Amino acid sequence: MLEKPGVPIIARALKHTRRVAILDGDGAHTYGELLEAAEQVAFRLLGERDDLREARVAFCVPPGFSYSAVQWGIWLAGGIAVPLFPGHPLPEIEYELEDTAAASVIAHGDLEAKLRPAAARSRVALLSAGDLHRIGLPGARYLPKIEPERRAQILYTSGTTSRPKGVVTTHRNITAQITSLTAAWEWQEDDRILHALPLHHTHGIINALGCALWSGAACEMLPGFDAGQAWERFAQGRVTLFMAVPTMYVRLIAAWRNASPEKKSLLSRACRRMRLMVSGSAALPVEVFNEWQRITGHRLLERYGMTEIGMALSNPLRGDRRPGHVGEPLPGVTVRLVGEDGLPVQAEGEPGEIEVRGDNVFLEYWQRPEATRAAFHDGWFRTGDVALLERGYYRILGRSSVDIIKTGGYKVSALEVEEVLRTHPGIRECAVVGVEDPEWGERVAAAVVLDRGSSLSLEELRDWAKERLAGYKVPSRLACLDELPRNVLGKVTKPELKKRFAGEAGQG
Ligand code: MLC
Ligand code: AMP
Repeated sequence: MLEKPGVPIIARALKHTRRVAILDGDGAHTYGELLEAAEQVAFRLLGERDDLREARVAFCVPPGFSYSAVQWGIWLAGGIAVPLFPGHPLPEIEYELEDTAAASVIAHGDLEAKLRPAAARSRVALLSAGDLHRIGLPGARYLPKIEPERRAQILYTSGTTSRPKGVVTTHRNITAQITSLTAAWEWQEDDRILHALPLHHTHGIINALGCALWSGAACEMLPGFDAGQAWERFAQGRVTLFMAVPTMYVRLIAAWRNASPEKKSLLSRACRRMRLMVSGSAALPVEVFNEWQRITGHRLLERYGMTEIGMALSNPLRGDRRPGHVGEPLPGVTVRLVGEDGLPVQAEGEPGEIEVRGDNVFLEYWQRPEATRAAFHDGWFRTGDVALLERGYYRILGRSSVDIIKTGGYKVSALEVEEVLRTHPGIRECAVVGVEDPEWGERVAAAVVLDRGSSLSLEELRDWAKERLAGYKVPSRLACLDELPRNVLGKVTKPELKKRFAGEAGQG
């Protein structure tokens, strides 16, 4: 067993080796087993080397024990972990392999076959997750010293540039993000979280998995989100915590409504035994907050965060959780609002852009010094979100860019989708906008001008786009127009397009 790993979350696991860390389709796995498996991964990744020295190691592993064993193994060996989403089409995966110049990519089970062509094209070594964490190599071999400033992880996030940027966090950043949340929400080792979030974004990686493992708690992982399955797990009565995006609460409410009266009351009672249910990654509609309270008795705790900063603002664990608001700064996080004149906003009720400072804030965009510089203002990270203070709590008003869409909690760049749509053989021009939607928050909507004689249905567009873009980036609304609305300067007027789609709600 490892002596004293330099990665804080891993070092803490030594304190509770016999406790259950992860529950997945294969059963329960203890912290001791996780440590051993992670050590084996590290030894095999290192081979004859003494330190991966921040080599990027991508991994495509579904939620479960193997995911954490690989993540921890990469960290122990001194590498940078780059989690890939198993559901992404190959072009997205190849982009991340090439952008990070990954040294190797680790795939789990069937995903090995899926990744083989991408690994070959990107000239990246493909390794099997199962082989890596198989017990067998002798323990107590040398592992490198890991300083807090070492880069630990790269997560891809869409923004106002056409291609996603890699958000680099160090071990210090990750530790700060986790300790802020574990303190604010009083994580305990007897907590058990139901984890149904994707594991290539900060919500699933840090808030749910990271906080659980930091605390010696148990993380029960589902392969993905399914409302019926989540309700069944709540009904078993062992889960104490749940975290989700608003779309998931909308679906849970719909599933509850479809249940029989007896089942409804059983499910509602089960939720009352839980200690905390959290919503984030997108605005939680007040109706959803109210309906959830009616069904379960829980006032959802809404918090606000971003890949670059982890979590920044939160309603309190104890105290007033105010619907439509995201509360106050979390421990160790400093927040200010800045007006259009670049100066901090002084008065309550005055809107400004949220700027954030603290150890929680990321180091850089991977290999994009210009973008990194532009993201900071006097040492403060500029979120691009506009908010105001109302009776001491922050309320999010919206984003400063019309080109960023949030759908089902995923951030999508309109520019990125447009760039891909423009490569469609029948599309002459296009513009992509987010259109409000009660289930998704926003939907990706595309307005296109087709070449003369071409035709395009939504289904055809989706089939074509799914091979090139992640499912959540693929437009689910389509309008074929004679021309795009433009202003006198020739720029597409996106607000006008949004209105047009909103007026046609429900028409595909
Ligand atoms: C899936 N689809 C989406 C979508 N997710 N379309 C729009 N927006 C999305 N988010 C597509 C699928 O490709 C599919 O297409 C169709 O919609 C229906 O799929 P589904 O099976 O019904 O949806 P599902 O796969 O269940 O996904 C819904 C979801 C998922 C809510 C579970 O969107 C999700 O996991 N969201 C969480 C995202 C997240 O973790 N964000 C955190 C980012 S970090 P077809 O044609 O195949 O049927 C961050 C910071 C912070 O934001 O503050 O936390
Ligand atoms: P991402 O870049 O995927 O990490 O998404 C971060 C963005 O999600 C933020 O910049 C916000 O726009 C949005 N977001 C996160 N939490 C909330 C919330 N509680 N309310 C409104 N928007 C949110």
